[in-house]
Amino acid sequence: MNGKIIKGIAGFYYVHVPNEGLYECKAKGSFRNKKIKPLVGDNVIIDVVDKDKFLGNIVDILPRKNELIRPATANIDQAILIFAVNEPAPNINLLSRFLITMELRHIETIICFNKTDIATDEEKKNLYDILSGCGCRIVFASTYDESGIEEIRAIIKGKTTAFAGPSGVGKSSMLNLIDGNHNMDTGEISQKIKRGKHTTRHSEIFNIDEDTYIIDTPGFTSLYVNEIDKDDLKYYFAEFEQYENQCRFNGCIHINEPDCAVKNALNEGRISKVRYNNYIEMYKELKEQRRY
Ligand SMILES: Nc1nc2c(ncn2[C@@H]2O[C@H](COP(=O)(O)OP(=O)(O)OP(=O)(O)O)[C@@H](O)[C@H]2O)c(=O)[nH]1
Ligand SMILES: [Mg+2]
Ligand SMILES: [Zn+2]
Repeated sequence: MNGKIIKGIAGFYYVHVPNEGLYECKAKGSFRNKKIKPLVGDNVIIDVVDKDKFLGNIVDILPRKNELIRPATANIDQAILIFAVNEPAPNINLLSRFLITMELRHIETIICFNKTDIATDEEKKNLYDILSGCGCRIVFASTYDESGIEEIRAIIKGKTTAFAGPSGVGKSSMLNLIDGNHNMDTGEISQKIKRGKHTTRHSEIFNIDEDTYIIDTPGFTSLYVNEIDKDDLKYYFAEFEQYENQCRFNGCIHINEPDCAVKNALNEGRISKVRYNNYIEMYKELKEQRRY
């Protein structure tokens, strides 16, 4: 039988089989020899072990359209990367890293800044200015006053969308608001350190309507990007693109070269300093890693 993994907990995978139901499965197929781990979103073939108790074994994983490590999911159409405008304060470095991992996989990403109810217009504008050149659509939202939610609804319609982002930004709250049938646990953020408490522990797919799915995922705090050559990193910053052929040197990496169009744009405020600094930091990281 064919089904889809909608959730995985402690070595058990919950496989939804259309017109049948939800089977609790273990991974038993030969894919395990290839060190392939089933992911939420995987389309799988199962052998039924006990039809009455809905128990089975996953014997094969069908080819994936894409796969992500953070959050651990397969076969998504797009991701909405959620950050809070405040509480917790957005980590743009983490955001930039996420955009790169998505671009590498050719997965569309929409940035959503949630909690606008506790942000000033200036804070919102500041975030918009930092990211307006990054190539992604940006949505400002609040699950409390429901601003931006219609926009999110329109974006997810007919697609499978992963809600990704750090802990405490409101991913599960967003899911609960969009679909009143589900009531995922949400958690207060720590008042002392203003960070989320990792309330959601497992990725899970929710069916919103006929062909619309949301994957709620656990928050993550770091992302290590190491799949790119350092000299190619610049191509993952959309802001640089229009200046690419205007530098004095061919193959300019926009760091120390003279007459660099990107650095000129930076100095004139046409490229965000925050994003440029993210570029420098990641470039150094990739360079360090080459040495070993
Ligand atoms: N002020 C404000 N608080 C919000 C908003 N949305 C969610 N929250 C609160 O933020 C806290 C964290 O929300 P969750 O939905 O649990 O966050 P999460 O992203 O799912 O976090 P993890 O599951 O830990 O990854 C809760 O106390 C929510 O009530 C919002 O729009 N405005
Ligand atoms: Mg959650
Ligand atoms: Zn340059």
